[in-house]
Amino acid sequence: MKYNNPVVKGFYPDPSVCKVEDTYYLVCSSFQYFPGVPIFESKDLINWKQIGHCLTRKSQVQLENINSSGGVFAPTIRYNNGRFYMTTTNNTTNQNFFVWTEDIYGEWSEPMYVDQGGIDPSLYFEEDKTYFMSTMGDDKGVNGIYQCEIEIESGRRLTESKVIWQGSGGRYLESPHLYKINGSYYLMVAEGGTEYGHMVTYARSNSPYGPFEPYANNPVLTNRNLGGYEIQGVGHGDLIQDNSGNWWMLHLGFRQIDKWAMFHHLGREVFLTEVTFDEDGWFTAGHNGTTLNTVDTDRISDQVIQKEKKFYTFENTEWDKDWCYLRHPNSDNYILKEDSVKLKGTEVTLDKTASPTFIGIRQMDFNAVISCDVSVTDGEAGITLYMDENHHYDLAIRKANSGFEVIERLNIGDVKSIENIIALENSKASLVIDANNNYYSFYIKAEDKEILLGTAQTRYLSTEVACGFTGVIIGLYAYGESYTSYSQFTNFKCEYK
Ligand code: 6LW
Repeated sequence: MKYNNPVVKGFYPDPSVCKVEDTYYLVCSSFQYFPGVPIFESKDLINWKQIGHCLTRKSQVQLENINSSGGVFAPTIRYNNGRFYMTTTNNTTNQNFFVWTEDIYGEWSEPMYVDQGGIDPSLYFEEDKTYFMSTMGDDKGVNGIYQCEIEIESGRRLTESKVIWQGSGGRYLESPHLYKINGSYYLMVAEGGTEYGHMVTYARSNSPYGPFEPYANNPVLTNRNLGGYEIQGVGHGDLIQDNSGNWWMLHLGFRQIDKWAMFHHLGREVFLTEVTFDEDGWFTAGHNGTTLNTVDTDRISDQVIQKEKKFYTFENTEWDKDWCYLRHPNSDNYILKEDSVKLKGTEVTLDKTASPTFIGIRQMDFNAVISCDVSVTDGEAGITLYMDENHHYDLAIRKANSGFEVIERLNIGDVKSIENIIALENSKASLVIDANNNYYSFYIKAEDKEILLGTAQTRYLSTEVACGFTGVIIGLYAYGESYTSYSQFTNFKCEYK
């Protein structure tokens, strides 16, 4: 069969995967968004369905006033003895912790903190031992993958943290995962940084503590030499074996907006790449060590069809799975119904690293038409294409001195500009955003007339401009100093072409 990459589209970075019986489970990082750490399941590695989040309670994760792209960094999911474990870093509080559950569809435990620093924690279980590794620099700035043993019931560190490998020399050594395959230990990492030089490298040993012998042809996977190719930045992966014994890597990558335009605004997404072991026990990955957007594979049955959801509405999405908030929301400001949402604005604008009244869904593809009927009572309410507090485009209705008006606002770093204002006859209108690789176009539809307010380039919401680790979220928001009642959003549609 043929499948297309990415297999999970939109801002879902740093994938980690485990398998229980015939089901795969995948988690991703979530940074300042709540709930934290989305979980997906799949039976075929191609079709992934989001089933929940690991961090659904305020007590599990501190997100108060954290910076954009701070908070919850790369997670690892593992299954051992009837329990799922998810370990991650809160990069703002500098704490590594794990949570566990026996029911993947249910709630996860309170966090257990581990007294080892760094980021990208991972777990490896063997017999009654639990190995915990992360990547960090020591006091002298020497980077390495550090490992200790912990007590899994409490997170208590049982042994000294030791450097087990320092990578192949690339910058930003990250994403360690340890596996035992055919009697050997494999330590797989990412190097090169999560940009255009990103790569996956690995080493092998006969002990979990090393010494590790690097694979002679590292990096085993990178698209850094594929200039002009849509898929860039592949790295940060996790290995998994399917029921037929084949190995795969789920890893991140991103899609640049155009062949010669090195910008990406949809965030880092999830890609699937074949892994093949040779008879000496070394493995290769992908097409000559690269990840392609279309993969022709005989490892997955032709019966498996890659289905893609192209149309998102309030009715066909779930508030607690598909949608997310910025940091910890004040639930009093949200009334979520099956076919509508009511939002009450506060004095917190989208430009603050706090929790504005905002509920969003990821932009999953370049070409989209997004629309929503918005009825405003007070202040301002509308749709934002939100990258971070300094990079977002807003199409909103607001109360004017007399009556109401619709505005198109661009917020690009220090340039914060209302590009167009159109007076409205009443407080209600249909807001429409048409997106392609390069542009967003902002329209208002009132009394069957569609009026173009303006356009804006997608590149100014990209990671290359805004920095950080996230991607564009389509947010519904409300703002106002003295909101007394709720603005209403109905008839939300996001259709990918
Ligand atoms: C993550 C690190 C990385 O912790 O980016 O691409 C960091 N890899 O491994 C944030 O996602």
